[in-house]
Amino acid sequence: MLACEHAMSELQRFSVAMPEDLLMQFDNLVARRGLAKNRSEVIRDLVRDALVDEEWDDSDSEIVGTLTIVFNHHASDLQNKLDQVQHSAHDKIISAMHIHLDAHNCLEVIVMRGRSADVRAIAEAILGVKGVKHGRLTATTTGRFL
Ligand code: NI
Repeated sequence: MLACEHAMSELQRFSVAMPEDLLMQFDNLVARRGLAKNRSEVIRDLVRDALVDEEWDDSDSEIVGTLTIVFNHHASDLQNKLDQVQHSAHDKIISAMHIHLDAHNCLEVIVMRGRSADVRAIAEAILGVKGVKHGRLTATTTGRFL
């Protein structure tokens, strides 16, 4: 297993009580996550998810976010404006990937790292550029506390 064993402390056991119907739904969720996951692993995933959400809610936490956008590069001045926003945030943007989807449409994935408030503000500025057809910010973590 290629787990991050160096970061994992010893496992502690605890018991969880929950209503039977909730437990049934939980077991269905475990089953949907596949054979490699058991109840304990899914509970750990859910706890980490909650901690990452909390981290994002704290505007000063250092977080990682990826913004995916789709736009038509023919739209007047759009690429220029997107570049302008990204250049002014160069210290928070770790990487950006541009894919030409077809003759007209482009997709960009912009990976950011910084204070949660700053990353949100950059994402809002990019999503606010006229001509961006679709965009979604995915909140994740530097991983250092999980
Ligand atoms: Ni393109």
